[in-house]
Amino acid sequence: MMQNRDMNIAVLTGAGVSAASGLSTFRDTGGLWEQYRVEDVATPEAWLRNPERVTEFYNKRREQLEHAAPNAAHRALVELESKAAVHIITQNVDDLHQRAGSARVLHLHGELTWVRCCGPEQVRRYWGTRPVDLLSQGCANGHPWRPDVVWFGEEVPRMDEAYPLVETADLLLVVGTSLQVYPAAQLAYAALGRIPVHVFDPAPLSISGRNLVEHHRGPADELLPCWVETFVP
Ligand code: BJW
Repeated sequence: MMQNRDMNIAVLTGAGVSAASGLSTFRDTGGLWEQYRVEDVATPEAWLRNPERVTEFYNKRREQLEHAAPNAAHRALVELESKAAVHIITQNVDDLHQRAGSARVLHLHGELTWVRCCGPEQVRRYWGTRPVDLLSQGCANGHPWRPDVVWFGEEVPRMDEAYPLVETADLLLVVGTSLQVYPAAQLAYAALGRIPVHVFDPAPLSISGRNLVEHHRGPADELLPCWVETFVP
């Protein structure tokens, strides 16, 4: 197999990459934001107002993740590592990229399998997919645990690590994201016009500067494995 370890590929993934694993996306028909109001479950204010409801939302998602497995799109990105240096930047809180075997995965919006304390130290603890009564327990300093995810209105601290990965990449793949949420979406725009951008998504392209983008329109679990197989760095 042809290898070019000097080629850097950045991959920005979103909920669509895990759709074929049975995990709901957010904004598609039947997606999570049709079943829940964002302001009830995915903001710091929701957590302060009704932590039980937020805990229940994330416990259900943990339970779904427990029964989910990586799909052909996750596996294709592992296969890509045999051809180039691959850095995955995922907006997803699931752990399916890691479970598939990807070596370098940066979680922009946190991880469902971790909790962190509400105190200033923000101590993190691995929790796995078992449900948790977050409110009856706390860290050593007595601060309650919360899901280790980034809610609307909260800073996305790992953007500082994500930008250089795109800025030093030779190619960007954008897989299964509506690019509606910022600052994550800015990563795609940072690449536009500088390096080739390939989008794998069944929806029409949302990114402007479309003539600079190659759109592989369809499910990533079907299109990405073929693309990786024929890709020559
Ligand atoms: C398939 C497929 C298949 C289906 N194969 N594809 C106005 C303008 C600009 C910005 C703002 C604004 N007002 C407010 C903001 C900021 C706000 C924001 O972006 N809002 C927009 C919605 C307007 N952003 C924030 O608040 C962020 N923080 C911030 O800006 O901080 C500033 C700050 C600085 C300093 C101090 C303090 C603050 C934080 C954003 C956090 C997002 N969090 C969530 C929840 C995470 C936890 C959880 O999972 O519960 O992250 S929201 C949700 O959206 C989740 C996702 O990661 C994120 C992106 O969604 P994604 O992945 O794109 O999913 P979908 O459903 O949108 O798209 C799925 C795609 O898959 C579709 O395209 C399908 O077609 C496709 N698909 N099947 C391939 N088989």
